[in-house]
Amino acid sequence: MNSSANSMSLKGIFFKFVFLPLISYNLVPLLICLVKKYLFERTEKRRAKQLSSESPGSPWIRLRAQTKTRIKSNLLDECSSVPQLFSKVMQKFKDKHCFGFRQVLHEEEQKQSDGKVFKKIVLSDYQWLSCEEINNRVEYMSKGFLSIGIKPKDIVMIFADTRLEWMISAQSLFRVGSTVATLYATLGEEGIIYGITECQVTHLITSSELLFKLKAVIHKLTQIQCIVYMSGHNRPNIQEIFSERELKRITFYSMDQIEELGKSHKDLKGVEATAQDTAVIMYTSGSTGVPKGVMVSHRNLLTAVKAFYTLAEALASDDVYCAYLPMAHIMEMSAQLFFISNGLSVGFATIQTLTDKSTGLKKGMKGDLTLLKPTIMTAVPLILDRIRRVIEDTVNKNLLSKIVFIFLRSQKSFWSHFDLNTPIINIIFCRKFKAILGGRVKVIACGGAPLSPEAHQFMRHCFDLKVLQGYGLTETSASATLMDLDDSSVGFVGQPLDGIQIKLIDWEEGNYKVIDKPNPRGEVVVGGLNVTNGYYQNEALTQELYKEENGIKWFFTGDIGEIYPNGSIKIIDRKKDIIKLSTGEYVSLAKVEAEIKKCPFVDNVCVYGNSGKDYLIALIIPNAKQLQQLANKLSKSHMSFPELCADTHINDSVLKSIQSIARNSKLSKTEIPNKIKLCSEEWLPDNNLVTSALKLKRKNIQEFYQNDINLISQFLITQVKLWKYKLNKT
Ligand SMILES: *[C@@H]1O[C@H](CO)[C@@H](O)[C@H](O)[C@H]1NC(C)=O
Ligand SMILES: *[C@@H]1O[C@H](CO)[C@@H](O)[C@H](O)[C@H]1NC(C)=O
Ligand SMILES: CC(=O)N[C@H]1CO[C@H](CO)[C@@H](O)[C@@H]1O
Repeated sequence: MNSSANSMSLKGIFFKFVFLPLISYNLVPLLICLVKKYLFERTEKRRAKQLSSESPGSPWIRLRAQTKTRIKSNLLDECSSVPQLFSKVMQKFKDKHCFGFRQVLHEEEQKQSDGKVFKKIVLSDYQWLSCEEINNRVEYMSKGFLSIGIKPKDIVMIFADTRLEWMISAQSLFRVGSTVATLYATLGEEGIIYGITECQVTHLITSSELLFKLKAVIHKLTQIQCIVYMSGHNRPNIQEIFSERELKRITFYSMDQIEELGKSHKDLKGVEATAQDTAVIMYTSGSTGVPKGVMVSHRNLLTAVKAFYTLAEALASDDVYCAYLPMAHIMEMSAQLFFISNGLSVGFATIQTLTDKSTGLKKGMKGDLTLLKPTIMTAVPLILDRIRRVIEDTVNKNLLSKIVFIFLRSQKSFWSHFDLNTPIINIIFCRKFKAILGGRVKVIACGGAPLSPEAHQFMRHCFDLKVLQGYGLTETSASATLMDLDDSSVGFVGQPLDGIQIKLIDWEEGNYKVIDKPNPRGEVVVGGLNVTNGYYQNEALTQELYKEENGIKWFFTGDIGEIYPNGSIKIIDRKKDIIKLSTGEYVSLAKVEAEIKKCPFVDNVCVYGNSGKDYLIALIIPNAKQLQQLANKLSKSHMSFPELCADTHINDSVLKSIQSIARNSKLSKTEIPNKIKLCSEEWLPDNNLVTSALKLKRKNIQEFYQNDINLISQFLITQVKLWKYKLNKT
């Protein structure tokens, strides 16, 4: 009795001193907003429309014209090739800071307590090169390349991480008139051999760090005659790395040597490329089998650059862009070109040194973002997810900070729902987080994979910035859709960009149709001049995925989309991730995985099933921290990570947790995995279990765990047999 009275009065206190003031504090502006919304914005903004409203499968195009921008560049319209654009930009912005980079001053190896050796580096502050300086370097480099035998139309491979020299090499090669082929620096050996051999590359440009990776495969790359390396902190000792035979066969140059050569061959000149010429052969990371080389023409690349104009509204002339994603990705390459062609500065960074807490930096060193203070960034969902997890872990450590965090975030969320800014909360709440990204970031453009709505809102609320999701593939020269700056939705990828047409087509197997209600659904097909010319030396696949209709090129993406009446597109599925179980039901593995990932025990998951079975098996990479906590609870804290993964109690608890989360989601009964296997191996591009873009390689993962899968299936079969046997007996 007594205690209930007590709690009543507690409730009363809460009501009087917390709830009421809060409501009244929020109520007045809320009313104003509602009135405003009701009076002025009764009709929802439409952002795209169908070419023909009668036919449900008709293509969608962007509705709103480009808005006014503070920055303006007509250069793009005047140019028909990338080198032409680059030269004009360099002349126009002469003295402006063009590219910035940090020099490696010192490298040291640190031994962790578990015996692993980490490389820690000491970096200089940002050093900037003006457009004129860059232009001179590109000019000399291009002549240097000509002098070592690179000819116009030759295919030259760049295999390196994102850095200034990558851009300079590419621009120099464009100036020669050559085609640049790109490989992800994280690609496995097989992929490297495949790409270099397919393009018959004789000249390869790489970095001194990657020479060691090349060493392992060089004997299979017999057509290579010349390797140019970007030097790192220490000049690599070529004689020590490569064998006598390779040294005889291949000529090695450092980039500085090439530049010097260019200075003494001033009369050499390249050939200007045309708009249709292939500028880049971009090797995709290859989620199924070998990487595919997408042929991107100069026009395609310029189109991709143009697509970024949706962002232009938010830019000012002192903006700084942080470049750290792989340049072998078309999004990063076109983003850099976009920013420099508007006279903005681009600073290079790396994932290992991004923030003050980055593991690649020596303790006490400032991270790239802190020094660069970028205003605009690109990101892939994985990185935003990681930022979110780190912040949540830190906040959850202590109850008070957790409460304050939840309260302030809900306030921010409340106000942003009505498109209102919150100056006070920005100062006391967001500023701290913003400092992680350097303090000035206004816009993050995110692409490459679907961004979860939770991570999307989290970034918006905590960092007080705009996160714009986009959708595009290398095959469509990156650009297909992007959210507008004033679009505050989540889960959508925006609407078609200027000049792009998007239509849906039925996909019977997955039961998606354009006549679906309430919104049309189907495979996303992207059309426009912007679509690339197909795959290098793969006519069959090109024929399969590219089609020309009424003079428009279309690319069949294999992604399943849903288009809302206002033109916003949601990517809801992926064609090849759908499997049919023995019960005849279709299951979308990606959908199941997305739900399972919500479980805190799960860092990564690959769901397996096939038409011979009526259940799913989830292969799970457990979160080490959570697993340890669970182990402590089950008093198994003495066990190692692999032991924990193999432990029956542990996998039972994890399975239960996953199943309860799955049951609370929209998954149907067959979609909930019956069995799990906790995997203690890492899934890396190097062991070929994920792509360079970290997408699952289902087939490889399945083969890798085939034994476990068989064991688990066997176990189930015996159980069912036993059960039937018992039934028969009774
Ligand atoms: C489009 O409509 C959907 C559904 O009504 C909504 O959730 C979304 O926010 C809208 N998008 C834009 C950009 O207004
Ligand atoms: C847990 O692992 C053990 C041994 O690896 C296996 O026999 C058992 O079936 C697993 N349990 C579940 C619920 O998957
Ligand atoms: C930005 C750009 O050049 N977009 C082009 C994409 O393709 C369509 C038609 O195929 C053109 O009209 C656009 O100009």
